[in-house]
Amino acid sequence: MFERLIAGAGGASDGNVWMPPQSSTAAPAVDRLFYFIFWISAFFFALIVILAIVFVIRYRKRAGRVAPVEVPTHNTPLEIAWTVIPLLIVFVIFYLGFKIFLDVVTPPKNAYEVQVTAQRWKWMFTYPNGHVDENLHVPLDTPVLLVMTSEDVIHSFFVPDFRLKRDIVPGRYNKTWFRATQEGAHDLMCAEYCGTSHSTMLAQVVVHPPGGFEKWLAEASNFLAKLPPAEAGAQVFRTRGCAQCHSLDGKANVGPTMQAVFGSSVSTRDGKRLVADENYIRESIIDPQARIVAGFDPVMPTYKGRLKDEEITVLIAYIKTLSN
Ligand code: HEC
Ligand SMILES: [Cu+2]
Repeated sequence: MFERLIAGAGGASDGNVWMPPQSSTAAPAVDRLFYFIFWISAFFFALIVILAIVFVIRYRKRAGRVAPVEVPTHNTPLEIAWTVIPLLIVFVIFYLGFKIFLDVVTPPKNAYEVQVTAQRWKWMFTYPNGHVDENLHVPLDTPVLLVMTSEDVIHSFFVPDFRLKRDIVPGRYNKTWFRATQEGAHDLMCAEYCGTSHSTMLAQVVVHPPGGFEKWLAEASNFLAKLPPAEAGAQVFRTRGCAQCHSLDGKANVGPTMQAVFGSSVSTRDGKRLVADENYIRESIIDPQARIVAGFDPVMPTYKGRLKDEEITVLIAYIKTLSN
């Protein structure tokens, strides 16, 4: 227990009270810098608090004691020392931090590229073959380049085990990269408050052993062919973030519930009524702003160009099953 409390003590790579396990090539350098700053802060905290206590006791007001006369003078060597020593310390911190920063923002040339889309309140990862997943799957010990953008507000991609955090801004692409050194699942979260369900904007980075990643990707990409339409539709509904805004239990969320929506009579904001058929569902997905459901805000992002026709078809098949 005690060694887990001591910052930087042996075994830091398994994680301790301060830091989760080191699971990427960048993590050891980040931790070294963290502990360096941590121990400097701890040293000066102790020095200042101890001196303050000693002086308070030693120079407290006592009967018969005469206050010393103030002498306006100064001590040149002392003033140089307390200027130059902190200056050197901050130079070292800057040097170490800048070196790590350059490393973290400069991806190697041969990196495997994955597109990241952040959207309230879901992560979507697009692989080179076009497959989209709700978790980030990567091969072990391989540089992975993330090209990240947001559909709505600012989010932040944060994987504590990798010591990796980078903002994701709508309308531009931010890049980061990592090389995972530990197999298994690592938590991924949004580190920029992005609205109501920000705290549920979670996913995992799944690091596969050699060969396992290719197998996973081939298998996962095949879901449209493998699953019955309604089940494939349920998967698209979950992985593309529809479930973040649409409930299945009849309760309105950010958007209307999907329970029994198919075939129902929908009132739009401009006072019209229509029956929710296949064409209406399709239009709602591709052009959500075309007709706004009464009582809701026009906040649904368009999925035009983001969903294949087959995916929209299975989504409709799935939404139909919710009316049975
Ligand atoms: C950010 C929240 C959000 C996300 C994500 C989202 N929607 Fe919506 N959706 C809404 C809102 C709000 C409305 C109602 C306003 C409107 O019509 O645009 C709506 C309306 C709809 C409607 C019409 C419902 C009705 O009662 O007439 C359908 C169908 C629909 N969405 C399907 C989907 C599907 C399928 C997805 C995923 C591919 C999705 N939505 C993703 C917020 C969202
Ligand atoms: Cu977010």
